[in-house]
Amino acid sequence: MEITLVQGDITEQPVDAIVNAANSSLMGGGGVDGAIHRRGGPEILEECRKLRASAYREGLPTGQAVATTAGRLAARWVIHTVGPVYSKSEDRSALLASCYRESLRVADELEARSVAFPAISTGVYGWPMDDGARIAIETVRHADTSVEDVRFVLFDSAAHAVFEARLSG
Ligand code: AR6
Repeated sequence: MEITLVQGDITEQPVDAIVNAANSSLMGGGGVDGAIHRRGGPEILEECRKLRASAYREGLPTGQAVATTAGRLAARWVIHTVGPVYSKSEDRSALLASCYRESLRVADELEARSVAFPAISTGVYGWPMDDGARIAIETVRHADTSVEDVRFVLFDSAAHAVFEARLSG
């Protein structure tokens, strides 16, 4: 597997699957989630509503992942995952690692070969970027998957630099 870093907007990535840093409602939000629904169009939300009416009546649990169409995006699928909210008093890193692992598992089910990830939980959910990058890279490196191309898409140069240091370290 090749791991690459890209600075930019994840919605513009020409990959098989884009991972969304969603929340358990699957009904959209800000950050990556807002950008994906805005650029991908209403088809994504429509599929999310169907998931909420069937397999995920209680919402998508933290650490799990589920796929929908990518609507008007260049990708074929969006894989929605729910990162943990950062906590100083409780170690939730296993849940964050699970987001990456489960997203790759869903990608394998779809036979996706290229996947773009955002830095899950490092925005609204408050996870420190350096630790988020460590967990992301370690988990993807050790994952048992047929995905060949994993891209971490970082929004700004600071996040990109943090991931670069972790990837080469
Ligand atoms: N492309 C790539 N990275 C982005 C983009 C983008 N278009 N937009 C933001 N980032 P966040 P979370 C970066 O807040 O912390 C939503 O409301 C951002 O700088 O999107 O997992 C959901 O509905 C940060 O480094 O996700 C949930 O309620 C990283 O992506 C909640 O936010 C993740 O930031 C999830 O919070």
